[in-house]
Amino acid sequence: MAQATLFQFSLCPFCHKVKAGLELKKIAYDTIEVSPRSKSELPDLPEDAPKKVPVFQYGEEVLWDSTTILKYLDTIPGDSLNLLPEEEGAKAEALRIEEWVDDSFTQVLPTVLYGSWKDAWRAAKVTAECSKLSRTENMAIRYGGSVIMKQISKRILKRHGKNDPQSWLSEELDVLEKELGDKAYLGGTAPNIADAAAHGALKTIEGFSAFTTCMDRAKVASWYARVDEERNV
Ligand SMILES: N[C@@H](CCC(=O)N[C@@H](CS)C(=O)NCC(=O)O)C(=O)O
Repeated sequence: MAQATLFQFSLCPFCHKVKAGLELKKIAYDTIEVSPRSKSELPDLPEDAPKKVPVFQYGEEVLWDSTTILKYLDTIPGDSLNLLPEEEGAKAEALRIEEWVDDSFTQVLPTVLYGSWKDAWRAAKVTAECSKLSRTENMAIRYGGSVIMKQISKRILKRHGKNDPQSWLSEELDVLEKELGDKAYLGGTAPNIADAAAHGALKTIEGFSAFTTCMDRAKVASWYARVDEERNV
């Protein structure tokens, strides 16, 4: 098996989504933390590729965009679990839920993560600690970072026509519960690309107060624990 490397930000839900896929498929990988400003750690990318994380390198192959990467993982020899179901109807359903995670569920997270001063400071601290910054840069991100993050939160809320991060999160959790229905996983009896996306998104906020809000929903909490177990076996 070729070497698999994920170029990431530690607090990026799209990177956590890829990690979930790699772990569900039992593909061993290394991570490289990318500096948010210079992104100098990224491998060479074609001109038209966005300079964003996640970027995934497998041997000589370099891929970007979390959905593209997750689809690619099914071509790597590993666990028999397929992230993309083979049957057309099931595949369309999995991709529909995955798209909802990217376009809605993931969008609310920065607003609840950075929405309160306590969490904003903590989020900035995590970023600073995970990014191998100098002492001065570290201080700047801890104090300036939380202000910037608070502004980002306000901008996202406005773009989505929302006022309150907590009630928006609650709406999205209602959708997640509805999508789960009586199933063990979003994918039914086994996790698929939709589970990787949603679990990865929530993994990003583990340890923050918003994560506790999510785990207060019994159905979400038991699904989350099941996927955790699948990732860790
Ligand atoms: N559609 C992309 C989104 C990736 C993305 O937005 N990454 C953010 C981090 S969460 C990023 O790298 N932002 C840096 C920038 O835009 O300069 C995916 O699914 O991979």
